Amino acid sequence: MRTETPQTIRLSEYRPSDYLIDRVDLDIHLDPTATRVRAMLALRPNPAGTPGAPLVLDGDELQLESLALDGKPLMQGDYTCAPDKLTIAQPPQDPFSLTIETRIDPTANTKLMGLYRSNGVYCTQCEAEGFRRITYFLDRPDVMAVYTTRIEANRAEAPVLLGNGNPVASGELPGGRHFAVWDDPHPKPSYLFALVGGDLGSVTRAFVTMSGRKVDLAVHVERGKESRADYALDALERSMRWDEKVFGREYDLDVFNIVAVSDFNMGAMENKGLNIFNDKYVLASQETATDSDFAHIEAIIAHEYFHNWTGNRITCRDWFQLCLKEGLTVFRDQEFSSDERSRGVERINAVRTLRARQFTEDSGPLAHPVRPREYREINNFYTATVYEKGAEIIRMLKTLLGEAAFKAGMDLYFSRHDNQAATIEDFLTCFRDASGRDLTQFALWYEQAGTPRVAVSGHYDADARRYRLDFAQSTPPTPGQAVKQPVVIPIALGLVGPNGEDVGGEAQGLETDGVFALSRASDSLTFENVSAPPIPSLLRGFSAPVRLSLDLDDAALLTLVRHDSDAFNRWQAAQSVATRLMTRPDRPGDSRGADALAKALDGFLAEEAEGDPAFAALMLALPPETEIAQEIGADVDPDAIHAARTALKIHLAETLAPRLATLRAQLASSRPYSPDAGSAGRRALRNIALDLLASCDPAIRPADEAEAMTAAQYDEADNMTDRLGALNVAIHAPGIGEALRDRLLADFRTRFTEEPLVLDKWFALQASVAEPGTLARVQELMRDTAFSLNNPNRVRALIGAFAMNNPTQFNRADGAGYHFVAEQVLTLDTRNPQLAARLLTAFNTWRVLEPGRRAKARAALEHIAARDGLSRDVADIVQRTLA
Ligand code: 0A1
Ligand code: ZN
Repeated sequence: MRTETPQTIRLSEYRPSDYLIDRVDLDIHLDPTATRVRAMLALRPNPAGTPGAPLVLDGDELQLESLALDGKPLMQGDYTCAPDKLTIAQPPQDPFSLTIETRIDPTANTKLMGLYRSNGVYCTQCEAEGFRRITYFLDRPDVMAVYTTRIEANRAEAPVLLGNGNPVASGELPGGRHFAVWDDPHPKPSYLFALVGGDLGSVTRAFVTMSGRKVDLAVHVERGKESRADYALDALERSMRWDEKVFGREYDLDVFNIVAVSDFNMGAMENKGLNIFNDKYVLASQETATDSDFAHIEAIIAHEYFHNWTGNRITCRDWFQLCLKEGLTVFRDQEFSSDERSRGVERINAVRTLRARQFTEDSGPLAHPVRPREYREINNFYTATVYEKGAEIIRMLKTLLGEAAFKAGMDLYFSRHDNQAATIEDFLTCFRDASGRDLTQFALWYEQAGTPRVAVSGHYDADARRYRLDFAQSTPPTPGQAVKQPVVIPIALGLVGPNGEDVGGEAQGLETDGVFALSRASDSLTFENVSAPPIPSLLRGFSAPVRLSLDLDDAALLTLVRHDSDAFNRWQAAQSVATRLMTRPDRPGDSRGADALAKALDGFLAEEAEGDPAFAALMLALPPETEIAQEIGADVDPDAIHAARTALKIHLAETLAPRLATLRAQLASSRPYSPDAGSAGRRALRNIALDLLASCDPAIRPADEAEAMTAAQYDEADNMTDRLGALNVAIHAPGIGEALRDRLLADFRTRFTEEPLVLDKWFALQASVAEPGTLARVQELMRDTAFSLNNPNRVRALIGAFAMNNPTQFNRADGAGYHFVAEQVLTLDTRNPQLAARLLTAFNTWRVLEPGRRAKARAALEHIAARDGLSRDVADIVQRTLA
């Protein structure tokens, strides 16, 4: 089987469906290898479609058992059927019903799309095009129907049977079987269909909505793990309350079920009334989950819940509009986390993710607009661009319109498009209508790929007491888009005096809240009555997803570190100085730059670390190697970057050591463990302090001291954050010897031998060690009994961490890292193409590498591309990566 170039789907070719489906009645008999699905579909011609058109239903690896139209079996000549398509050439032009019986094998389904089994639990994943693996259907989001689902199963095998909507009936059947019937009154697209059958435990809670309706909430998990679901349940309740309070959105069914499964391709899925989760984002306990796991669980529980309005009640007309639900829902979950935790810290973390994932994507061969114009495999467009940049667009919209108009626009969107499959144009029109603002240019954010660059220079005229900022914007070319238009860039800004004081100044064109909307290719802003040369603080709160270049010297940046009123920009100023030091290191023997940064951080720690430890921990974290690589932009040598970063880290550590040691002691907690953001912040600062202390030259801080601290933290930890923090130091820090490292690694392996999700952390840590032995170690770990190529979490923890989280070893100069990952992609592709394609995106930076590595990476990509019978997922990514 040759790999065929898959068909390209284009937004410009969108046509309404020729037929609509109003009702779906499903009767599903669960069986490990021969599940029977009977679907009764109530169809009618779509007035907006082509009259008399054939009816073409989508399928994927389906086996048809029987087919009847209005109750009468169809004759051979009346239809044609293949595993991927069922066609009725001349269907009735009045409403009619189709009864379709298919037989599927959930145990053999390794793609984890459609109906499959995870640890024996029957579950489904239908977004984007998985429903067609269950029955023949018009599997597109603008075909919305109400569903009833009858599920029948062996009671011993699957005592719990869950579907979308509300439970309406259940009962016993002969032969140890039983059934449950679920009714979902809200019209929905097929991608939101779900069912679960299995032997699961649960935690439950009653919720009373803002209008006084009672909703039964439940989180279902593997039996015995119930206590680890409490945090998720709590996060669900808080999400529901928040959406009522902040967006006025009430839940609309009698029950809300969440199910955690071990084998899942993504994070979680917002199926109506029945969210299905990767168990990594549900299960948490003090002993097994880090603070960052808790934070992710809270955010993803919220994200899926918020989809009930932004995604489910209002869905997408077609998959090009994916950001309509995803960008908006990420924005909503970010706001929720900011309200529940610390806004400044959440914003910094969101920007770190955006830069690491989206900026990288946007500057490489897979760059695409937030609303793509074409795709060959939609699974490959669940990207950082659609999600994270999509969320940034909503944030900019809010910044530009202001709180009140933004809220009015959202309210209008919810009322105008409820129960519809909408487009980005529909969404923006609501904001135009609510605010009276023309959003034509703003809409370019959805159309143009690439990260805009904004260059700014400042000019002070002392005689005139005038200060001018000159702005210029440009967006680099991206695949298929050579020429770019200027976009509207909201730049939140302020002027800071040399000692942090406010230097006054009024400027025309600056909105009252200090936002300048840069919409032309170049523009300037003049401030009058400025008493002294100011330091501009630009892009406060990271008000737009752009790369800013501003000619401020280190001294000015360090003033911002100490005095800016905007937390984000204080952090950014420290990052900018650090990036500069790593890309343009001090000359040998001259460490003035690094000294100045260390001194500023030391002053900051002295005054503020105890008051806001979470923020302090972020201030101490150097920009990641991938970000430095982006800054360099061409002929990148990952080893040189690693060396520069390590050198700066050691330098800072040595200056800050006394203060860090004191802080560690002060922050030690005698209180019982709590995962709240305040406690997590203290742990974060203690852990980064340990990491820095263990990085010091033994002449400054004896190695045995670092070892003793690390061992003590590991052995005495009563929570995973501290234990893993210590293990991380043991494995990475230069000040730790092999003996301790091996003891802790071995201890961790045995201590958590029954805990696959915890062993994922153990796999990931070892895969990210920046040492030449790592590749061999990863290959050895693939033979560990806890590893399996069939489980996406295991694959991402070990192979994914090596490919995405270990720049020096994935990019080994001998090409062995590329070769290894390419082989894994090819192996995985035969079982789970989605997983294989995601792993392959690790190659997205190959073009900016120095020529030697570039050639080796290309060879690995060409090796993949040459394989016959590649999946559409992998073929699409490899072809675009090489193009
Ligand atoms: N809509 C989900 C993401 C998702 C997409 C595709 C999937 O298929 C395997 C699964 C989940 C979300 O945004 O959470
Ligand atoms: Zn989502």
